[in-house]
Amino acid sequence: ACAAVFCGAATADAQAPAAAVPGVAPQMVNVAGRSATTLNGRWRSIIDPYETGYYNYRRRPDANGWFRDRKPANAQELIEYDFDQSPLLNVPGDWNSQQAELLFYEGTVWYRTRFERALAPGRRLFVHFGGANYQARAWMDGNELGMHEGGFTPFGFEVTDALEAGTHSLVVKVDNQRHPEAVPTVNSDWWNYGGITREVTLVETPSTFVRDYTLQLDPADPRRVRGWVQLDGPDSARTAVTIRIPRAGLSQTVTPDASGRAVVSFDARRLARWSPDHPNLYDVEIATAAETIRDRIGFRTLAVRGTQILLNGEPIFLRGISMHEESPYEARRAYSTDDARTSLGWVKELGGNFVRLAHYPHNEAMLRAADEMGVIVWAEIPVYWTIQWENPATLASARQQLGEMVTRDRNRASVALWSVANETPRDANPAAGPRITFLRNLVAHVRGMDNTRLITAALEHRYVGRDTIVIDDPLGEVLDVIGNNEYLGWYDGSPEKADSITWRSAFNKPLVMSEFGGDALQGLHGPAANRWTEEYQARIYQRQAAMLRRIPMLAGTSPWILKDFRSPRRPLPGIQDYFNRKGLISDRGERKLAFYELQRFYLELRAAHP
Ligand code: GCB
Repeated sequence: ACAAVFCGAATADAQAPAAAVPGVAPQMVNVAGRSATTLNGRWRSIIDPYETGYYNYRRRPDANGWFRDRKPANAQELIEYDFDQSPLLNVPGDWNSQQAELLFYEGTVWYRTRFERALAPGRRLFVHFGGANYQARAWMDGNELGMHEGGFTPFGFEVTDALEAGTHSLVVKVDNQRHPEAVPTVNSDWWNYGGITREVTLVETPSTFVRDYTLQLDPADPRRVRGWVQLDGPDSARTAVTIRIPRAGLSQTVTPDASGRAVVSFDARRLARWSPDHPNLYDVEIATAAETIRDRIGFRTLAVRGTQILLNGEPIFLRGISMHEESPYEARRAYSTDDARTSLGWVKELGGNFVRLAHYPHNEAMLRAADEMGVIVWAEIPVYWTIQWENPATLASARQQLGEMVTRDRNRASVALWSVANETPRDANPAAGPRITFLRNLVAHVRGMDNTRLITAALEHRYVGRDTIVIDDPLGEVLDVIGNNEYLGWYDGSPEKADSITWRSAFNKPLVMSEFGGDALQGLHGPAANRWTEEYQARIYQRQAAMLRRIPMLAGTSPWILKDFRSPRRPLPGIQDYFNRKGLISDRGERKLAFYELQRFYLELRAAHP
C-alpha cells in the first residue's frame, strides 16, 4: 500500500506514534454495483498551508493532530481548530472552484464528515474514494486508516475493526502539492485541482466477498468469454461463484483455487458484439450465496492488422477528440454521469466515435457513459513530459496508477487503448536510455494485466529535411498503436505548412494523430491570418484535414481539444486568462467555428467509411 513516493516520510519519524497503520485495502471493483451508501455531501474543511494539523512546532507528526476532531472539554482547554465551525466544501468536487481563495491553492486541506453506522457481526465495511488529488491520508474516529498517492485513481480502506456503534468521524487530509518525483511531475499544462474530487462511498460486504473480476472475449478464440473472479475473506477458497447473463441465458458456477481466484470460461456465440453503432451491453450478475454484484458489460474484440485497427474483426477509423476532465459548462473537475453524457454527446455531434481521455484516468462515470453511448476510449496515466525516469519511487508510482486504472476499467468495452505516456523526451541514446527502460517497464506491466486491449503512447516526431516528418521513437517497437502529437499551424509554422508535409513512420502499425490544433478565443472574429481568432483556428483544422487524408497509416485522430480548460501556463490577459484556448468549445460551452470544421471532416469520413 505504501508503494508511492512520500510514504514513510512522516511515520518513520522516531517521535511518531508506533501504532501500525492498516493502509489501502486491495482494490475493489464496481462499487456502484454493490450494497453501498454514499458519503457525498457537504464536508467541513480547514485550509492548512503549513500542515499545522499534522506536524508540531518541531515539524514532527503530532499525536494530537486535527485528525482527532476534538472539542475543548472545558473553557480552559486550548484547541486551535474546530471542524464544526469551519467552512463547508462539496464532496465530490475540487476545492479550487468552490472558494475564491482556493483557486490557485496548492497544499493541504482537511476534510471532515460524520456518519452513523453499526455493523452486524460477520459483515465488513470499507470507505471507498473514487479519487483525491494528490495525497490523501484518512482517519476514522482518530485512528489512521492509511494513505494513498495518485490523484486520479480509486482507493479504499477497511474500517470493519475501527467501527464501534454510533457516530463516526472521518477525517481526510488532502495535499495537492506538486513534487518533482511525483506522477505527474511539477510541470503540466492543466490545472492542479485539489480535493476529494470523486465520490466517497461506504461499501458493506459479507465476510467473504467478490473483490475483483474480469470478463472479456478471448482474443485467441472470440467464441468464448474468459476471465476470473477474485474473492476476499476467510472462506475465499470455499465459496462458489455464479456468473449469470440472463438475457443470453448464460449461467456458470465456478469454484476458486486456494488463492480465492475462480477461472471463468463460457460460450459467447449468443452474445451480440459491442460497437459504437451498436453499443450492446448485457446485465451481468456475479453472485455468491451471500451477495450479488450487478454490472453491465459489453463484449468485443480488438486487434491490429498492419496499419489498421480492427474492432470485431473489421477495420475502424477512430474519429475522435481529446478532452480533460472538466465540466462541460464550468471550469471545474467533472465527476457526474450528467457531465459525462454532455461531453460525450458533443463528441457524437462532431460525428465522432472516439475520445482520448487526457492526461490521466477520468472518473468512472465517464467510462460507463462511453460504454452506453458507444464511444471508443483512449485512457492514459499522467506520465507526462519530464518524469524522473531514473527514480525507482517514480516508476513505482506510475506502475501503481496504471494498475489501479486497469483494474478499475478492464470490464469497460469502450476502453480500447491504454496509453502509458504523453510527449516524453527521447533519451540521448534513444534505444537504451532511462526513459525507454521506464516506459518499457510500464508496457510490460499493462500487458501482463490485460491482453485484450491495444497499448499506445503519444510520441514526438522529428524532421528529416524541410518537408518530411518521421515517427521513429524506438518506444514504438513495443506499442500496438503509435500516437503522435503535432502542432503544424500553431507551434510549428503556419497552417498552410501542413500542405507540403509528408509523414513517414518507422513502424508498420496504425497511427493515431493524438493531438493537433490551436487556440482561439470564442467570439473573437477577424482575418484568418490573425492568431487567437476563431477564423485562424478553423483554418488550422481545414489544412489539417487535407493533410491527414494523405497519411496512409492513419487509423484515427483526437485533436486538441474538445473544450477550453484551465491552465496555469496560460496567463495572456483578455485572451487566455489562465485558460488553454485550444477548445472547439469555450469554457462556458459555446461552439467555435473550428467545431463545425472538424464536424464536416468527420461526417465526410463517416460517409466514406461507415
Ligand atoms: C501538448 C500537450 C497538451 C498541451 C498542448 C498545448 O502537446 O500534450 O497537454 O495542453 O500541447 O496546448 O500546448
